[in-house]
Amino acid sequence: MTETIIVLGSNGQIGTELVMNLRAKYGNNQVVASDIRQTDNAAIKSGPFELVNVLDKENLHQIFEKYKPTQVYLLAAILSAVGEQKPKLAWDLNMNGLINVLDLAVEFKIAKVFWPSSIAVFGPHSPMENTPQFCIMDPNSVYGFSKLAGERWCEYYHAKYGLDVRSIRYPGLIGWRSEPGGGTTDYAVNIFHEALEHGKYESFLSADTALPMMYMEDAIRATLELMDAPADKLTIRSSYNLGGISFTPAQLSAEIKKHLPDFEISYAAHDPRQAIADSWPNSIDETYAQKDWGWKQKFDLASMTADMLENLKK
Ligand code: AKB
Repeated sequence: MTETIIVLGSNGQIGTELVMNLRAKYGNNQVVASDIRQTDNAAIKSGPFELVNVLDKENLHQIFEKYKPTQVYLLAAILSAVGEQKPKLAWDLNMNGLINVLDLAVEFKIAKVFWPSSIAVFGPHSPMENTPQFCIMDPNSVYGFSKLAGERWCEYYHAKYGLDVRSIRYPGLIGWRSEPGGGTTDYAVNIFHEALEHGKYESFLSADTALPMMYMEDAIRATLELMDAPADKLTIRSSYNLGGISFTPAQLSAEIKKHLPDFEISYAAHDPRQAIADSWPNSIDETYAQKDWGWKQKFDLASMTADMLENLKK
């Protein structure tokens, strides 16, 4: 079957890389990139592009009607740090954008939908170490509880309408092709750029704040593998935990120093993102992803750091 894929929110950190990979797999013309803004990014411009606002259901309807997609990836979202500055907007976009897409996916009988969740669904009462798939979840950021509510909607649409919607709880994502925007884990990308440009970095998270992170190459591969998995193997229809690599700013800095011995890290006295990070897990259990669709991560802290520095230098 020929796939036609729409990526909503293609200009962001995940979208840029996902569109590239999907086009390599399915062909440039089969993957429609779309976002609320135009972009100069060559990868996005290598195939069809549409201006789309996921909050405008009429607009979305026209695009679905025009392309009759077989798969839809909804990536448009406001992340954790910006979500605290614009809580109502974050709720509106993260929630109503999702519900619009789920409704249209049912109406247009779309074969598969992908929607990203996050480690932000966990909260201060969730177990901090090796956080399991199922446990107490009391997220206290707007982003976190919009993702948790979104997971419930995904599971509901699957149970009630048979919609094949699949999801991953991404850890913080680190890549060299695209930059994050507005998250709590952004330090782990910024640090590489600053290390190479200025030889120093002031971290907005404290030295010992451990968070789960994942190299973008692994994250994209996980997404494509989950989307290719047989539907009857998937036992999780909310969102799959992925473990990633757990490290602190101090550990990341020590790893960077192995390549750039003069690199210096300092720590900001106070930043509102610290409270968000403190409410998230230190590490995550990914047993269900391994068992259900054979997930196996490739990059660890050392190989990710080496690859990031090598590519950014180029
Ligand atoms: C954020 O920091 O908000 C995101 C996330 C972990 O979902 N990167």
